[in-house]
Amino acid sequence: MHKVAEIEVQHDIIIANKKLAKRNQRILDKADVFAIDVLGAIGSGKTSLIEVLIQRMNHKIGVIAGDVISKFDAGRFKKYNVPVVGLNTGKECHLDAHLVEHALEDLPLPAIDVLFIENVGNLICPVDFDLGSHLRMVVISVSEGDDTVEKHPLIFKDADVVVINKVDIADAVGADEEKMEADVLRLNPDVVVIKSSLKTGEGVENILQALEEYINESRLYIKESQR
Ligand SMILES: Nc1nc2c(ncn2[C@@H]2O[C@H](COP(=O)(O)OP(=O)(O)OP(=O)(O)O)[C@@H](O)[C@H]2O)c(=O)[nH]1
Ligand SMILES: [Mg+2]
Repeated sequence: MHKVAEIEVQHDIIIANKKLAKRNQRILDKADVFAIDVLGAIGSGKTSLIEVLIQRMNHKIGVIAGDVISKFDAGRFKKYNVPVVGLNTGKECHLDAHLVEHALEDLPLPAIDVLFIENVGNLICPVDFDLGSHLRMVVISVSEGDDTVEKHPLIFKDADVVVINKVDIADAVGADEEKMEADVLRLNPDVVVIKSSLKTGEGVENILQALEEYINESRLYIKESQR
């Protein structure tokens, strides 16, 4: 009996979150901001990738940085003189739409084209919590082991872009990045998978290209729906 009650509460939270996520997306669409939820394993390179994209993308960037207790990542982004809001989730292992709604209030949305939302690093909790973003990019790295995808299938089923990072150290850690790519595509044949190294720059052009395609598609879609 106790168990059933717990499941219902969790279900209600997810439904309430979905409503707030839709509201966030309406706010973002109105301000013409394309939001990218960056999820992935702890230490896989989420912040490093966003740092590279801030420098390489030809857009006005903003960042929401989710951390459990610190503002480390927010501090890293501030160096690039972009609008940043740091969110602490406390004991929670994921961001939710309500937290993001508050962060949106603190951001100068008219001055932002692309908003990166770095979620808390892990492959499990963030899966059910839409934030209102337009794209989900999952970053994993070879150092988590090449069975990571098989062990955590859900996050890959819902992803639009998957980055398999740190291929520069694949041999050193005995990981087969081709297997990781095949595992992702088996779970989600439509996803764009890119193998990268932020140390050597491998794959960065492909990530930029994939994101630009999504941004352009989204702009066309919004224009059509506003006609
Ligand atoms: N060898 C190698 N190291 C990398 C690469 N990308 C990132 N790193 C290193 O990996 C470590 C973690 O990178 P972060 O960007 O902080 O990872 P994160 O996913 O943001 O970490 P959390 O926010 O703590 O979950 C840092 O020491 C980076 O320099 C890569 O492609 N190759
Ligand atoms: Mg980080």
